[in-house]
Amino acid sequence: MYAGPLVIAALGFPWWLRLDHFINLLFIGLLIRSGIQILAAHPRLYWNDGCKPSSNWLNFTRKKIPRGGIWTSMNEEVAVSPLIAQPGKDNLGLGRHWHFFSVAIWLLNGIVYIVLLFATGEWVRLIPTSWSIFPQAWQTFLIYASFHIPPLSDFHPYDPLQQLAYAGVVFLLGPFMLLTGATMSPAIEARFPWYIKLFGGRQAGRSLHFLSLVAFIIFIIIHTLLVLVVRFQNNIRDIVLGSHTGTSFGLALAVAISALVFVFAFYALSSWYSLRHKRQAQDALGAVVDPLRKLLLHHEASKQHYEKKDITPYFWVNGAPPDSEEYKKLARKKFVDWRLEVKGLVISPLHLSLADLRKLPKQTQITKHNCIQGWSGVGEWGGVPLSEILKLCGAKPEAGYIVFTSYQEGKKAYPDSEGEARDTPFYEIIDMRQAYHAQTILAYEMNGQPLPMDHGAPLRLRVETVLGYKMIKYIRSMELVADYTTIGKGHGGYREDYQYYGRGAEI
Ligand SMILES: Nc1nc2c(c(=O)[nH]1)N[C@H]1C(S)=C(S)[C@@H](COP(=O)(O)O)O[C@H]1N2
Ligand SMILES: [Mo]
Repeated sequence: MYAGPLVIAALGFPWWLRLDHFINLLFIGLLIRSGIQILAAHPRLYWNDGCKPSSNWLNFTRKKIPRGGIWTSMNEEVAVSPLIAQPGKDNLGLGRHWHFFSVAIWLLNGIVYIVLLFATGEWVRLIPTSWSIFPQAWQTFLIYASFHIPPLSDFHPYDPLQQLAYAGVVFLLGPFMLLTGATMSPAIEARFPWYIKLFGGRQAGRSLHFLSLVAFIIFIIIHTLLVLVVRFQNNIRDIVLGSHTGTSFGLALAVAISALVFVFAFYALSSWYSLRHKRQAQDALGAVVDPLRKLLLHHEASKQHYEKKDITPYFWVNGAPPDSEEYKKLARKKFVDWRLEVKGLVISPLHLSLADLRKLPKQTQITKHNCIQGWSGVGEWGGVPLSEILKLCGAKPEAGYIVFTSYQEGKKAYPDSEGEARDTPFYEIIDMRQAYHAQTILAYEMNGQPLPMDHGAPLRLRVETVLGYKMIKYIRSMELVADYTTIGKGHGGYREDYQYYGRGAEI
């Protein structure tokens, strides 16, 4: 079916298209702002999944990694002004909530747009129907490049370059943004390791996601400039009122300015509210994001089998070893006096030594670790499947979750913590479904050696479908419980309670 310029012009800009455009504008802004917040949590980009700091291709931080002592990935985080980040300062947890909330609405808006585009025939002015558009677009480019404006007859309603740019953004760049975003979900990486290979690895996916952001920003700048410069009076009437004939420029301008004021007020107020009422923001945004995460990702189990050659020699540390005399004493004696306490809703409570654990069936696995801050690394982990421990202690039917508690004080997990968060022991909770995953293990070895102190000696958890913060180090005890909402601040772990991280950690 061929629709000539006249037919296309007759389509006008229906109300749904204009509304969709506005919603898109609001949410792209939120995505960019929250994306900057997330990037600042590990302001380096790599093409390799080993993430050795010196191998980054782009680095936004001037912080120098000190020699000696430990430098954790939390020390890397950079605070960003609320003027450009959502919500601003160093709020990775809330930035992620805003990002995932926004992507859900943005995607929904995009789907509505595409469906209506095809249902109404509007697609014909976006999707080229002839190859001649390429040479035409080149001609248009030459006109703009010489600081001239193409003749009115070139616009139906877009000029060829404009049409190609819009089609490219809608049908290529937008989807590419979603696809590269998905490369960073640990659950997707764990269940479909081939998927990240398509993009050259997780860090390549992350870098491409960033480069797409740059492309988006360049598009937005040029797009806005041209709207302002090339027949602004017509454009603003088309954008706001749907037609540049028989409509009022003054009205269009007033509505456009009000809409922009609304957008900026929304960014300012929502950031202010999020910084002021962090818990409420976490809960409200989580109420949208959580059910989606659960529906899409929670039932996936890890199928990772990397090879020895994939093991990355560099492995970032997050969370420093405990400070207490109790822990230091255990460490001095190579943890012979250490016991894993298994308690709660179990048939037989247990106290297991490292020697006891080593006698149980051993499993080794080479997997990719993904930290919420952004880095990754591949390691070989050896230990006992958690299911073996559960077999030994026997889980009562009411048991729904396992609370793992660490020897480590909060201040060692979260250097910027304040008040009670400094002294509270680090803890994290998983549910029974994750506990029984084939690759969920309690690891006492890393890369064939006893677990090094920085990485959690004597015992740490590995749940391979989630972000690193769930994989608690320096384990003291595990307790089976019916519900976790009465534990700590009730959000399922130390980082959820005090850093407002999301539940579940599959994205
Ligand atoms: N006890 C304890 N466990 C912890 C942490 C911590 O600070 N304390 N940090 C978590 C986070 S955020 C990550 S990314 C991983 C880091 O593991 P690694 O230090 O072995 O690389 O440990 C997790 N387990
Ligand atoms: Mo992490």
